[in-house]
Amino acid sequence: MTVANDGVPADEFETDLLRNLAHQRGTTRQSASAQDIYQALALTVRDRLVDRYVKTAATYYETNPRFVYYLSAEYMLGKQLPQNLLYSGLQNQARDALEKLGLDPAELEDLDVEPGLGNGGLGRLAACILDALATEDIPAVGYGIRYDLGIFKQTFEDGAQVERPDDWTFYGNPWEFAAPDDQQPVGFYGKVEDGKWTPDEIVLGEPSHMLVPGYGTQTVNLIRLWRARASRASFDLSRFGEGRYGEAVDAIVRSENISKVLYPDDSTELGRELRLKQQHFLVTCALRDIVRRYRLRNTGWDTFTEKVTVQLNDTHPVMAIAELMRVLLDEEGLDWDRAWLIVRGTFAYTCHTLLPEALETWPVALVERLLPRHMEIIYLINFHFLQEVEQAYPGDPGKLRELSIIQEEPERRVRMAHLAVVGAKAVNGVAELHSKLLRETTLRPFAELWPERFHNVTNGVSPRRFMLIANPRLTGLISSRLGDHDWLRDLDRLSDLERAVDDSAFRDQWREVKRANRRDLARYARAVTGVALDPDAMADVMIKRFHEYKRQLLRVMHVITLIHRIRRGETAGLVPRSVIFGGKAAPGYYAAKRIMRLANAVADVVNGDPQLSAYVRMAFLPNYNVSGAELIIPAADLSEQISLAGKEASGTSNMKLALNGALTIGTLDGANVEIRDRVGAGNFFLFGLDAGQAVALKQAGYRPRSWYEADWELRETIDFIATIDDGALREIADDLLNRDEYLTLADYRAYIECQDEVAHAWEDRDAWTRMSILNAARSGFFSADRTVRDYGREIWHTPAVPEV
Ligand code: 9GP
Repeated sequence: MTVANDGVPADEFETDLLRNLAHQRGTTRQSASAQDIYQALALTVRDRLVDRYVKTAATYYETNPRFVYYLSAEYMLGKQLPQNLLYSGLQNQARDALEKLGLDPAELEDLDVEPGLGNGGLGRLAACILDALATEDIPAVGYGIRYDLGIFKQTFEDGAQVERPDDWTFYGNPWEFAAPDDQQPVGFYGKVEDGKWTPDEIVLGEPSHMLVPGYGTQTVNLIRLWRARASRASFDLSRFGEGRYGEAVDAIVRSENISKVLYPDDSTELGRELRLKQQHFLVTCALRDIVRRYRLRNTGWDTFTEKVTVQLNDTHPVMAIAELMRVLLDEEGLDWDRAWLIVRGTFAYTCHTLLPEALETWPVALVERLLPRHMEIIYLINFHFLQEVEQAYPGDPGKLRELSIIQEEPERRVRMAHLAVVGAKAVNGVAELHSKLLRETTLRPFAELWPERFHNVTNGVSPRRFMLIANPRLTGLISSRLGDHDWLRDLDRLSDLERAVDDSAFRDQWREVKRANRRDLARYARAVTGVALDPDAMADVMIKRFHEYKRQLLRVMHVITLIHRIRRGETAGLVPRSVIFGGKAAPGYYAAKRIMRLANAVADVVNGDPQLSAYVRMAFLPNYNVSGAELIIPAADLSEQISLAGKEASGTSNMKLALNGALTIGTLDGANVEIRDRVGAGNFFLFGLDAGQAVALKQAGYRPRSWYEADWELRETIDFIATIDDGALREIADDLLNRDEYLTLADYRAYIECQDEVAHAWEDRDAWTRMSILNAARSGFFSADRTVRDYGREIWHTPAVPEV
């Protein structure tokens, strides 16, 4: 195995651990709490990684390479302890040392808190990309916000989602290094005179960094997270003296609110302003840091775009385009053309959506008030850009309106995706279909103007996180077959497993691994939900954010259909299933939360009735996060990827699940298309409308009610929804019959028939196992290492810099 092992003997590790316990925690083995030991353990591992980081930094300093700077509002990093133990090669030493001290490693791992600094796929993708960058020895820094409270903790009360704050650093975060002396000032509000901005409010950005080690290499990169701090003078001593304690800290609270929570509720004016403040805060801090780093080895601006490439992860950091222009014009004194050339050579933009409503826009009035100089610069960028448009399409005001960075109706707003495309050297979608649809629909006028600017880089996932850490049993089995662990850095080697498909002993072992993983999952599900899952039943999982377009509702409708069939005694062809849901809904997303309540209500029905639960049990596992994924994915047999075609940009749970041997039931949406192409149509359960058919059906005047009237089983299902509780869920049925934005009724019959095929296939367990192995064997393409290599080749042009 290629994991770099620091060759630390166990007793040396133990000595270091005890030294950290004394020097860093100020305590002794006898009086240390479990938290003390955990922190000392983390510090001991961290120390080893720091040694490597110092060497990486020295190599980078010496070679002065080109860097990738990744700007993202979200990172879902997952637990750090297991990853850092593994990447430092200290697993065995740590285990031996802990055992010698009479401590349980698993108990300590429970104290490691997952930094939930993201929402879902986008944030986890960012973490996978950082992992792959380090693994591929590419010089990189990730920039983000160090939110005090990460994504909320989800619980259910009476089936409804309840959100609780996630104070992830309550006991401190041993993985991070604060750098209060590197604070950067960030301005807001104020006025502009003669192109000079005088902000009214200054907030300080304080960085801390965490280490991002590569796997099987010595490289250690960084992620720098920024936290808002009020200036020292913000505390109002005289008010405090008057007993007006709240008012005394008002200014501090206002400033520090910027990094308080991830995605503050934007249903109010203040909430929207706070979000824009966060975005400006992140990009200002990041750019100042990037320039500072550039200047360590370079002078002037001539080589900036040679040494720096900045990837904007979705529209949240796009204000960086205006901010870098401001720095170059106002602080560095460059002229417009030169500054614009540098900006255009610096940024690349990844778009992660197809939903027009998800492309951010900001009211001009808000930007003008909060960032008056930026608004002026955006107007100027637009002015120059529209001249270019006018040249390309003379006398076509429609084109100007369509392409303009400023939307005029019904309210003047800044279109951040337009700013991104205009200011970036490259734009990419995240799956082939997504990139094609971006070019043909969402960003079509831009793709017509600048076809060469558009790229595809299909997403990928970290095989270390989602195989080695999450699924040690399967990883062990695969390694025993492939002869080593090196495939975890070269995932295409999984294809060698194809030969094992005909080996019946291997198939037995594969099945045994799945069963053991299902047993673990059942134990967990019982502990957190009280639902007893059968480890022999098919684990049928749908894990993702709750969103109407993803159609968790369709999944629930299948269960309702099964309820009716079982009650009628139509059980021929049914197989026992554990239907597992995981996912959060945005706190203000009423329709998604309603679907959750329905899912929980249906779960109560099936779990509470022995006749039904002989065939179907249902567990909605609360607070789905990276750790939850690590538990659910290895156990999964069936991966539900059932969004309406043309709506999901890519999806990444589809990749993680296929890699772990789950078969997909899915539509031709997002990366499902590429998964099916690779694993083979015979190893994938396809159903439903494709993207073109979905659009055509809508254009032809979709009437969901006619689908309801034409299909008695569908009728029965929807009628059940309307009556399942005291009527509160009736709205779901009404909405389906009258609107059905995501064509659930149109795809219902195809989905049910496809689920029947799935059940039939499951009956031949050996044939299923073959398909499962082939799914894993043919999913090597979906490694984030490949994604990073694609970005490197197409967009970044960043050579690897292995440590010398
Ligand atoms: O919805 C997409 C999802 O399909 C994709 O896998 C993920 C990573 O590329 O990004 C999601 N997009 C967002 O979260 C917001 O645009």
